Amino acid sequence: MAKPMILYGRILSPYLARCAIAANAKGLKLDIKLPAEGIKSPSFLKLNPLGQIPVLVDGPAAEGRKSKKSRASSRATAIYESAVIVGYLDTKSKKTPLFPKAPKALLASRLPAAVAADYVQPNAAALFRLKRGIAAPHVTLEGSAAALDKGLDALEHVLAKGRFAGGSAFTSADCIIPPALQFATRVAGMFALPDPLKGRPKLAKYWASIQKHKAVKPVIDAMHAMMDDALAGKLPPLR
Ligand SMILES: N[C@@H](CCC(=O)N[C@@H](CS)C(=O)NCC(=O)O)C(=O)O
Repeated sequence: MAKPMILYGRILSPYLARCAIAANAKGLKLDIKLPAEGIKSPSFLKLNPLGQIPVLVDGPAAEGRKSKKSRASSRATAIYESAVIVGYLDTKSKKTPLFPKAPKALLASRLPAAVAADYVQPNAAALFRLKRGIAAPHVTLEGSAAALDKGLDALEHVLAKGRFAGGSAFTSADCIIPPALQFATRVAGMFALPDPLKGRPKLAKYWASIQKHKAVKPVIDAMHAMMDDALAGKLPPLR
């Protein structure tokens, strides 16, 4: 049996969570773990020169020392950048195509995903870092909360009315948006901000349903648990 692909990182990373949801939807097994020597180690920088998670390794393990023979037979592919990883995972099995072929269906999926990735996730993550006392100096509660609100308004506007973010089929948008909503709903509670779902009926309906989806639920549940650990000071910093 083929060895599972390795996904370096941890589930609290919304970028990694997207890839984990995509793998679940595609019926692919992943071994999710942090690199033994850290994300800034020379061996990890060979996989991703940016020193960031997630990194997907498909093929023989590409980290650590190897014999000459195993080096010669090594055909591991290392991929970084979550959007690229999701695209790669989509090619690995025929189950649940993540990118619709028809132009309008593709647009209906890609636009809400882009809005969540660029306007919801970063602002929710900034607020989470603020709560943990590790935010960049320029981050303020007022500024990030207002930007998050704007992002959520835009997401409510572009979200399809169907069961999934882009309409009637599960797509890559349903890998990207749920981790962003996990962050958005949790940080609202942390700072007693208005409920992100209130007054946003499409978003409220979508979130209620997507977090129960079998590809999404285990990832969101694991994110909640790791977020609780982080808030309790039990999560070691990413290094
Ligand atoms: N554009 C990247 C972003 C990845 C990213 O920002 N990862 C964070 C964890 S959530 C990270 O590795 N941070 C550590 C660092 O930058 O040193 C992607 O989509 O994969």
